[in-house]
Amino acid sequence: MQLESIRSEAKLKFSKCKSREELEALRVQFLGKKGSLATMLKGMGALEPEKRKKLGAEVNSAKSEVEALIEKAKLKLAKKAEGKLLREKIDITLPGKNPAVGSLHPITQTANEILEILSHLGFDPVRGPEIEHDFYNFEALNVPEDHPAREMQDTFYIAPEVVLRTQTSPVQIRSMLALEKPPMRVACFGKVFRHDQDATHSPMFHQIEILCVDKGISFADLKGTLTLLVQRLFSQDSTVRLRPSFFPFTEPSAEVDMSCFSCKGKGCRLCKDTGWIEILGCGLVHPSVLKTVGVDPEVYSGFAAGLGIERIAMLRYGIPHIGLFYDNDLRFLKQF
Ligand code: 2NM
Repeated sequence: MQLESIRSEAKLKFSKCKSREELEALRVQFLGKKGSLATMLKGMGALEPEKRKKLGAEVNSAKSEVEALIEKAKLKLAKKAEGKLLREKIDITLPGKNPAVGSLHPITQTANEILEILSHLGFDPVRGPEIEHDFYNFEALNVPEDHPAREMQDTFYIAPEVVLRTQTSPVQIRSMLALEKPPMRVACFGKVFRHDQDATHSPMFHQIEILCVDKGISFADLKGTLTLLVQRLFSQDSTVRLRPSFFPFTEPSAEVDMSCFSCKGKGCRLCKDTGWIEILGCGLVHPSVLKTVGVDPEVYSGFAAGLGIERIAMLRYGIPHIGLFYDNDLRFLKQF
């Protein structure tokens, strides 16, 4: 019988129903105005009263059955949706994923600190090329033709008159050449290159050189500047000691020691029982250097100083070997 096949078709289709949309389409197919059950009732008027009654009752019971199937399918879809929600639930109380953030290299940190201290004394940071012409690296700095620093064994040559700069002084030369007239105060940080390698020397290392040019600049200005720098960098009660020395680009020249921050001058391993630690070189800019860059040494004078950043960082942090700065071992770098 036709009604029977409608019922079994309904059972099958509702049991396979997968979505709300499909469910609505099935409802219309079976219970809609033009649906299969409604169509069954169409020809009913022509039937005898007895048969009409029987068919009416059967169609009604089929209708109830389909309605029950719809409810069942709805429940099943709702349960499925709930399961999906539960499975996709996000626990907002879980900690977030930490992005891996790096930090500045200890050399960069140390240089930044020194430049910061110097900035309060009016020194502007300047930069310059790492590959230099002989003129800026040697000649303008009063380094004679036969000076050992100019030998192939000590300096990395790119071409006969082109070198990897051996200090940052060529940047000071460039700064003075670019200047209309003093006063000027600059601090240059950067890489320098020398043919040298052991526990405390590397063929590439970092320097900061400072230069101050004005009328009436004296050794007192130099010593005051260095004292303040060392006190900010190491200890408020640090002092400096200047020992006569020689550089071709300064006259007079001096090596600078600071009082040992570890033993406070009593003598220890760090200062080799002297109470003093050598940290930089300095001097008053040589008159012929000033002349070369167009500054009149009869009117102006200047002081300059150069310090190695690796050395300062090794002293401050107690680092035993310079190579640790360049290995890029995170176990080392993460300590800063
Ligand atoms: C040092 C020591 C002494 C220095 C000199 C100059 C310049 F360009 F003005 F002549 N710049 N830096 C200087 C002087 C550097 O390093 C140990």
